[in-house]
Amino acid sequence: MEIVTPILTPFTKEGEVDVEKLKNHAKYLIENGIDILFVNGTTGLGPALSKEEKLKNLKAIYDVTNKIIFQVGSLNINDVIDLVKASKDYDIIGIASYPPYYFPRIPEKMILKYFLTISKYSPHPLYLYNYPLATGYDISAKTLYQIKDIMTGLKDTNQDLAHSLEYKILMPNLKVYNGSDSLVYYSLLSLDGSVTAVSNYLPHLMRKMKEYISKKELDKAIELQKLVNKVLDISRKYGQLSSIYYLVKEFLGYDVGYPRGPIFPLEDDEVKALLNEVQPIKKEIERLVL
Ligand code: FW2
Repeated sequence: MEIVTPILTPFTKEGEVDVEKLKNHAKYLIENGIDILFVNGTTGLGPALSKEEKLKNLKAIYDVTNKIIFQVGSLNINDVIDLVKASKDYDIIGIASYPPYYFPRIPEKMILKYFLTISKYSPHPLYLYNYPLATGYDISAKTLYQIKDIMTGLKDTNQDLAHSLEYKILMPNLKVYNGSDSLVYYSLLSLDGSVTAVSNYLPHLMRKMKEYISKKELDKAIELQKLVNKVLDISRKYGQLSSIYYLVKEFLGYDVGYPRGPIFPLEDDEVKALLNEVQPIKKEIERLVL
Protein backbone atom coordinates (compact mmCIF):
# COMPACT_ATOMS: atom_id res chain seq x y z
CA MET A 1 0.00 0.00 0.00
CA GLU A 2 1.92 3.05 -1.23
CA ILE A 3 1.21 6.74 -1.32
CA VAL A 4 2.79 8.37 -4.33
CA THR A 5 3.05 12.13 -4.69
CA PRO A 6 3.10 13.60 -8.19
CA ILE A 7 5.40 16.34 -6.96
CA LEU A 8 4.74 19.89 -8.15
CA THR A 9 7.51 21.80 -9.94
CA PRO A 10 8.33 25.09 -8.20
CA PHE A 11 9.11 27.98 -10.55
CA THR A 12 10.59 31.39 -9.84
CA LYS A 13 8.56 34.48 -10.82
CA GLU A 14 10.68 34.56 -14.00
CA GLY A 15 9.64 31.01 -14.92
CA GLU A 16 12.81 29.07 -14.06
CA VAL A 17 12.67 25.78 -12.16
CA ASP A 18 13.50 26.61 -8.53
CA VAL A 19 15.79 23.73 -7.63
CA GLU A 20 16.22 24.58 -3.95
CA LYS A 21 12.49 24.83 -3.36
CA LEU A 22 11.98 21.54 -5.18
CA LYS A 23 14.55 19.76 -3.02
CA ASN A 24 13.09 21.22 0.12
CA HIS A 25 9.58 20.04 -0.84
CA ALA A 26 10.80 16.56 -1.82
CA LYS A 27 12.59 16.22 1.50
CA TYR A 28 9.55 17.26 3.49
CA LEU A 29 7.30 14.79 1.66
CA ILE A 30 9.65 11.85 2.09
CA GLU A 31 10.17 12.67 5.77
CA ASN A 32 6.45 12.88 6.35
CA GLY A 33 5.14 9.58 5.07
CA ILE A 34 5.21 9.72 1.27
CA ASP A 35 6.54 6.49 -0.23
CA ILE A 36 7.37 7.49 -3.80
CA LEU A 37 7.71 10.73 -5.79
CA PHE A 38 6.31 10.76 -9.31
CA VAL A 39 8.45 13.33 -11.11
CA ASN A 40 7.16 15.38 -14.12
CA GLY A 41 3.58 14.18 -13.77
CA THR A 42 0.54 16.31 -14.50
CA THR A 43 0.85 18.15 -11.18
CA GLY A 44 4.55 18.64 -11.93
CA LEU A 45 3.38 20.29 -15.19
CA GLY A 46 5.26 17.56 -17.05
CA PRO A 47 3.74 18.23 -20.50
CA ALA A 48 4.80 21.89 -20.17
CA LEU A 49 8.46 21.15 -19.32
CA SER A 50 11.39 20.97 -21.70
CA LYS A 51 13.65 17.93 -21.84
CA GLU A 52 16.29 19.82 -19.85
CA GLU A 53 13.80 20.81 -17.16
CA LYS A 54 12.56 17.24 -16.79
CA LEU A 55 16.12 16.08 -16.21
CA LYS A 56 16.81 18.98 -13.85
CA ASN A 57 13.85 17.85 -11.72
CA LEU A 58 15.19 14.31 -11.60
CA LYS A 59 18.67 15.49 -10.59
CA ALA A 60 17.35 17.78 -7.87
CA ILE A 61 15.06 15.19 -6.31
CA TYR A 62 17.67 12.46 -6.57
CA ASP A 63 19.81 14.53 -4.19
CA VAL A 64 17.10 13.86 -1.63
CA THR A 65 15.77 10.39 -2.40
CA ASN A 66 15.88 7.61 -4.97
CA LYS A 67 12.23 6.69 -4.39
CA ILE A 68 11.43 8.13 -7.79
CA ILE A 69 9.33 7.27 -10.80
CA PHE A 70 10.64 9.47 -13.62
CA GLN A 71 8.02 10.54 -16.17
CA VAL A 72 9.61 11.18 -19.58
CA GLY A 73 6.65 11.50 -21.98
CA SER A 74 6.85 13.92 -24.91
CA LEU A 75 5.70 14.18 -28.51
CA ASN A 76 9.36 14.47 -29.47
CA ILE A 77 10.54 10.86 -29.39
CA ASN A 78 14.21 11.91 -29.55
CA ASP A 79 13.73 13.77 -26.26
CA VAL A 80 12.03 10.72 -24.77
CA ILE A 81 14.89 8.44 -25.76
CA ASP A 82 17.51 10.92 -24.50
CA LEU A 83 15.81 11.11 -21.10
CA VAL A 84 15.46 7.34 -20.85
CA LYS A 85 19.14 6.94 -21.67
CA ALA A 86 20.13 9.68 -19.19
CA SER A 87 18.27 7.86 -16.41
CA LYS A 88 20.93 5.15 -16.35
CA ASP A 89 22.97 7.33 -13.99
CA TYR A 90 20.21 7.23 -11.39
CA ASP A 91 19.23 4.24 -9.28
CA ILE A 92 15.47 4.89 -9.29
CA ILE A 93 12.27 2.83 -9.05
CA GLY A 94 11.19 3.30 -12.63
CA ILE A 95 10.49 5.23 -15.80
CA ALA A 96 6.94 6.27 -16.73
CA SER A 97 5.30 7.83 -19.72
CA TYR A 98 1.89 8.87 -20.91
CA PRO A 99 1.14 7.76 -24.46
CA PRO A 100 1.56 10.14 -27.41
CA TYR A 101 -1.35 12.61 -27.33
CA TYR A 102 -2.94 15.41 -29.41
CA PHE A 103 -2.76 13.59 -32.76
CA PRO A 104 -6.15 12.05 -33.41
CA ARG A 105 -6.73 8.40 -34.23
CA ILE A 106 -3.18 7.11 -33.72
CA PRO A 107 -3.47 3.35 -34.36
CA GLU A 108 -3.18 1.24 -31.23
CA LYS A 109 -0.22 -0.56 -32.73
CA MET A 110 1.72 2.71 -32.88
CA ILE A 111 0.93 3.58 -29.29
CA LEU A 112 2.23 0.19 -28.22
CA LYS A 113 5.31 0.75 -30.35
CA TYR A 114 5.97 3.95 -28.40
CA PHE A 115 6.23 1.95 -25.18
CA LEU A 116 8.24 -0.81 -26.82
CA THR A 117 10.72 1.85 -27.95
CA ILE A 118 11.07 3.21 -24.41
CA SER A 119 11.55 -0.27 -23.03
CA LYS A 120 14.30 -0.97 -25.56
CA TYR A 121 16.38 1.84 -24.06
CA SER A 122 15.25 1.74 -20.45
CA PRO A 123 17.58 0.53 -17.71
CA HIS A 124 14.64 0.71 -15.26
CA PRO A 125 11.23 -0.92 -14.82
CA LEU A 126 8.58 0.70 -16.99
CA TYR A 127 5.28 2.24 -15.85
CA LEU A 128 2.39 3.43 -17.99
CA TYR A 129 0.71 6.72 -17.14
CA ASN A 130 -2.82 6.24 -18.40
CA TYR A 131 -4.85 9.47 -18.33
CA PRO A 132 -7.49 9.18 -21.08
CA LEU A 133 -9.18 12.49 -20.25
CA ALA A 134 -5.92 14.32 -20.91
CA THR A 135 -4.32 12.27 -23.68
CA GLY A 136 -7.39 11.21 -25.63
CA TYR A 137 -6.34 7.56 -25.52
CA ASP A 138 -7.34 4.90 -23.06
CA ILE A 139 -4.79 2.14 -22.75
CA SER A 140 -7.18 -0.37 -21.26
CA ALA A 141 -6.18 -3.58 -19.49
CA LYS A 142 -6.82 -5.56 -22.67
CA THR A 143 -4.58 -3.25 -24.70
CA LEU A 144 -1.83 -3.25 -22.12
CA TYR A 145 -1.96 -7.02 -21.92
CA GLN A 146 -0.35 -7.14 -25.37
CA ILE A 147 2.84 -5.60 -23.95
CA LYS A 148 2.57 -6.96 -20.42
CA ASP A 149 6.07 -8.43 -20.57
CA ILE A 150 7.70 -5.00 -20.69
CA MET A 151 5.48 -3.34 -18.07
CA THR A 152 6.04 -3.29 -14.32
CA GLY A 153 3.12 -1.09 -13.40
CA LEU A 154 0.81 1.76 -14.19
CA LYS A 155 -0.90 4.82 -12.88
CA ASP A 156 -4.48 4.98 -14.05
CA THR A 157 -5.93 8.46 -13.65
CA ASN A 158 -9.55 7.55 -13.85
CA GLN A 159 -12.66 8.20 -11.78
CA ASP A 160 -13.74 4.64 -12.48
CA LEU A 161 -12.15 2.32 -9.95
CA ALA A 162 -13.47 -0.72 -11.85
CA HIS A 163 -11.32 0.37 -14.79
CA SER A 164 -8.20 0.33 -12.58
CA LEU A 165 -9.17 -3.01 -11.07
CA GLU A 166 -9.36 -4.58 -14.54
CA TYR A 167 -5.56 -4.35 -14.86
CA LYS A 168 -5.10 -6.16 -11.56
CA ILE A 169 -7.55 -8.87 -12.54
CA LEU A 170 -5.94 -9.49 -15.91
CA MET A 171 -2.31 -8.99 -14.75
CA PRO A 172 -2.07 -9.74 -11.01
CA ASN A 173 1.67 -9.04 -10.88
CA LEU A 174 1.36 -5.55 -12.31
CA LYS A 175 1.70 -2.67 -9.81
CA VAL A 176 -1.50 -0.69 -10.17
CA TYR A 177 -2.05 2.80 -8.79
CA ASN A 178 -5.13 4.92 -9.30
CA GLY A 179 -4.44 8.62 -9.82
CA SER A 180 -7.68 10.23 -8.60
CA ASP A 181 -7.65 12.23 -5.40
CA SER A 182 -11.27 11.34 -4.76
CA LEU A 183 -10.39 7.61 -4.76
CA VAL A 184 -7.35 7.52 -2.45
CA TYR A 185 -9.16 5.48 0.20
CA TYR A 186 -10.44 2.93 -2.32
CA SER A 187 -7.09 2.70 -4.10
CA LEU A 188 -5.22 2.04 -0.87
CA LEU A 189 -7.74 -0.66 0.01
CA SER A 190 -7.93 -2.46 -3.29
CA LEU A 191 -4.87 -1.60 -5.43
CA ASP A 192 -1.13 -1.16 -4.83
CA GLY A 193 -1.68 2.43 -3.83
CA SER A 194 -2.65 5.91 -4.90
CA VAL A 195 -0.96 8.69 -6.84
CA THR A 196 -2.50 11.71 -5.19
CA ALA A 197 -1.89 15.36 -6.09
CA VAL A 198 -3.42 16.45 -2.77
CA SER A 199 -0.61 14.64 -0.94
CA ASN A 200 1.59 17.59 -2.02
CA TYR A 201 -0.11 19.59 0.74
CA LEU A 202 -1.73 16.95 2.95
CA PRO A 203 0.99 14.28 3.36
CA HIS A 204 0.14 13.84 7.07
CA LEU A 205 -3.49 13.19 6.29
CA MET A 206 -2.53 10.59 3.69
CA ARG A 207 -0.16 8.88 6.11
CA LYS A 208 -2.92 8.79 8.71
CA MET A 209 -5.38 7.35 6.19
CA LYS A 210 -2.91 4.60 5.38
CA GLU A 211 -2.42 3.90 9.07
CA TYR A 212 -6.17 3.64 9.67
CA ILE A 213 -6.55 1.29 6.73
CA SER A 214 -3.72 -0.92 8.03
CA LYS A 215 -5.42 -1.09 11.39
CA LYS A 216 -8.81 -1.78 9.72
CA GLU A 217 -10.25 1.40 11.20
CA LEU A 218 -12.07 2.05 7.97
CA ASP A 219 -14.68 4.51 9.20
CA LYS A 220 -11.90 6.82 10.37
CA ALA A 221 -10.11 6.45 7.04
CA ILE A 222 -13.22 7.35 5.05
CA GLU A 223 -13.72 10.50 7.15
CA LEU A 224 -10.31 11.64 5.93
CA GLN A 225 -11.26 10.90 2.32
CA LYS A 226 -14.35 13.09 2.75
CA LEU A 227 -12.14 15.99 3.85
CA VAL A 228 -9.93 15.47 0.81
CA ASN A 229 -13.01 15.67 -1.41
CA LYS A 230 -14.08 18.93 0.21
CA VAL A 231 -10.72 20.60 -0.24
CA LEU A 232 -10.58 19.30 -3.81
CA ASP A 233 -13.95 20.83 -4.66
CA ILE A 234 -12.72 24.20 -3.50
CA SER A 235 -9.33 24.05 -5.21
CA ARG A 236 -10.90 23.05 -8.53
CA LYS A 237 -12.91 26.27 -8.61
CA TYR A 238 -9.69 28.27 -8.81
CA GLY A 239 -7.78 25.76 -10.96
CA GLN A 240 -6.44 22.77 -9.08
CA LEU A 241 -2.97 22.82 -10.62
CA SER A 242 -2.32 26.44 -9.62
CA SER A 243 -4.07 26.20 -6.25
CA ILE A 244 -1.73 23.49 -5.02
CA TYR A 245 1.18 25.96 -4.75
CA TYR A 246 -0.78 28.17 -2.34
CA LEU A 247 -2.20 25.22 -0.42
CA VAL A 248 1.30 23.84 0.29
CA LYS A 249 2.19 27.17 1.88
CA GLU A 250 -1.08 27.26 3.83
CA PHE A 251 -0.97 23.69 5.14
CA LEU A 252 2.76 23.03 5.42
CA GLY A 253 4.08 26.54 6.04
CA TYR A 254 6.83 26.75 3.42
CA ASP A 255 7.09 28.34 0.02
CA VAL A 256 7.09 26.30 -3.19
CA GLY A 257 7.27 29.21 -5.59
CA TYR A 258 4.85 29.65 -8.46
CA PRO A 259 3.30 27.65 -11.26
CA ARG A 260 4.19 28.77 -14.78
CA GLY A 261 1.94 29.81 -17.63
CA PRO A 262 -0.09 28.37 -19.25
CA ILE A 263 -0.82 27.19 -15.72
CA PHE A 264 -0.65 30.77 -14.45
CA PRO A 265 -0.30 31.90 -10.84
CA LEU A 266 -3.60 32.94 -9.22
CA GLU A 267 -4.46 36.63 -8.82
CA ASP A 268 -4.12 38.02 -5.28
CA ASP A 269 -7.88 38.15 -4.74
CA GLU A 270 -8.22 34.54 -5.86
CA VAL A 271 -5.51 33.41 -3.44
CA LYS A 272 -7.30 35.24 -0.64
CA ALA A 273 -10.66 33.69 -1.52
CA LEU A 274 -9.16 30.20 -1.87
CA LEU A 275 -7.42 30.35 1.50
CA ASN A 276 -10.48 31.82 3.12
CA GLU A 277 -12.64 28.99 1.85
CA VAL A 278 -10.32 26.25 3.07
CA GLN A 279 -10.09 27.56 6.66
CA PRO A 280 -12.97 25.50 8.11
CA ILE A 281 -11.59 22.34 6.48
CA LYS A 282 -8.10 23.13 7.70
CA LYS A 283 -9.42 23.27 11.27
CA GLU A 284 -11.20 19.96 10.80
CA ILE A 285 -8.04 18.37 9.36
CA GLU A 286 -5.93 19.66 12.24
CA ARG A 287 -8.44 18.17 14.69
CA LEU A 288 -8.49 14.75 13.02
CA VAL A 289 -4.88 14.36 11.93
CA LEU A 290 -2.57 16.02 14.41
C1 FW2 B 1 -0.19 13.52 -11.63
C2 FW2 B 1 -1.15 12.60 -11.00
C3 FW2 B 1 -2.36 13.08 -10.40
C4 FW2 B 1 -3.20 13.48 -11.55
C5 FW2 B 1 -4.48 14.02 -11.17
C6 FW2 B 1 -5.10 14.59 -12.41
O1 FW2 B 1 0.67 13.06 -12.39
O2 FW2 B 1 -0.26 14.72 -11.36
O3 FW2 B 1 -3.33 12.39 -12.42
O4 FW2 B 1 -4.34 14.96 -10.17
O5 FW2 B 1 -5.76 15.76 -12.18
O6 FW2 B 1 -0.96 11.41 -11.02
